[in-house]
Amino acid sequence: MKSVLMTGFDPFGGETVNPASRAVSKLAGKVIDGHRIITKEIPTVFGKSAYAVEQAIRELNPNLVISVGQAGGTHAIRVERLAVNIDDARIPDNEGNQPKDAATAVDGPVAYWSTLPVRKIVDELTNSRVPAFISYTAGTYVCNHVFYSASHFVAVNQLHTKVGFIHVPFLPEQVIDKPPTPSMSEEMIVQALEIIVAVCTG
Ligand code: PCA
Repeated sequence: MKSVLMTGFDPFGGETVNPASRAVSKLAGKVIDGHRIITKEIPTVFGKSAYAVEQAIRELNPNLVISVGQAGGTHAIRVERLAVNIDDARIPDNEGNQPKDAATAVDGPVAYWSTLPVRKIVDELTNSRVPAFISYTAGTYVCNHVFYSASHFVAVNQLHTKVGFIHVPFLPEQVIDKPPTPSMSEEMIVQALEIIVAVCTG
């Protein structure tokens, strides 16, 4: 059966939840357009996170890899279009690593495009009344690191797997002490992820 690997990060930066892993876990085992969704929580740690995704790609040989991360402060689903070859951390990761000015892959190209249909995804989310936009930077922290590493792994191994990255807002429970930070309900984030899989597999 065709499959979609969906990953979500564990909580980081002092938060007790991560909306990404919370929403991703709700999709475990679902079948959309003949594709089974296989979910995996990955650590917010440079190196280990990328390794976990690469291992999962090796094991599952999925048709699609969609990694999901929290982008605190954003008001909408951010469909990332570009992964860049840089690790430059503003805060330490969950194991205290804080790379600065480092290449994600020393032998890799400057950047990779998402191989998901990003415009179609945003159009479909907008039609479904889910706030969404195309983003041209996934930052330079662990999310971009995973997006770039998975793209590089697929390129180097000449796989047909499509790779993309989605950033999601805080959950309402995370912004109670952070006015006026925007948030999005878990239900809407889950709905958005289902729409994204349907657009990519349909
Ligand atoms: N967001 C971080 C890393 C983990 C996550 O969920 C980021 O945007 O890099």
